[in-house]
Amino acid sequence: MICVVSGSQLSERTTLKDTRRSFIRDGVVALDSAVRPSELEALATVSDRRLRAVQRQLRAAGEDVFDGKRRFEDVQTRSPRRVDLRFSGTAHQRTVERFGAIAGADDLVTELLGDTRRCLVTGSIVSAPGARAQHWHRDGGQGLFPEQPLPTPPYALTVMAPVIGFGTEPGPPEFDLGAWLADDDDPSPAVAPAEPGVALVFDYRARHRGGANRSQTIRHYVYWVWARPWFVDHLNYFGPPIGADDGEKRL
Ligand SMILES: O=C(O)CCC(=O)C(=O)O
Repeated sequence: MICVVSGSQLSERTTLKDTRRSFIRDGVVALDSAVRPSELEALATVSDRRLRAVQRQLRAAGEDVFDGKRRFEDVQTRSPRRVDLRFSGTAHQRTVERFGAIAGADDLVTELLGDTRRCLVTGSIVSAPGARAQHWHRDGGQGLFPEQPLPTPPYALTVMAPVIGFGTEPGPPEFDLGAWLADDDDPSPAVAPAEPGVALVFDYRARHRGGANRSQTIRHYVYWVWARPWFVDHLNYFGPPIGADDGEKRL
């Protein structure tokens, strides 16, 4: 089972240390009662606006964001009918600011990545009705420094909050709680909690997959990628932004 901790308890030193241990062991922990309803609403609005803006631009070109394969810096297809919408400009800044309101999240991220941690990316993973369960994958590949004995400390992680479309119909993600850092082909899957208010914190090397969306709802999970200051993600985001005509223009 995925370790679930109450976000508000993470300000206590012992709980923080125990949670760090669980994170290193499993590659994932869930913070419970961490995102207040007013915050969920604000984050949902940002994500929904972003989706609509992208849809408007693609529809003008006769396309739908959930069909085909998008390879823009700010709109990437992650699997059929599931896209990653990267926030930029004010939406990004406000989303970074909102991170401070997630109970326990900054305490845990700082404990795992140190005081010099920085937020690399904010965005939203949006899955449409009909999205199938994803392939097992690691967002950051197998990891850096392969010659070092495992477990090597985390260098980047994602905090992800379900903000629209909770429950089991739009299926929650699953994590491999087995030898998650090792190169074995046999995952030991555990379903993540995805109720309103939960924030999932997972290592960039954690093996996981998004669930199928069997509901009639478009499901939005807002996320923040935090990393040590020297880390550059060269795997996940490609340019240019959608709609760019001069390499500068963004939605
Ligand atoms: O949609 C989800 O639940 C998770 C998606 C994901 O893991 C990914 O696209 O990397």
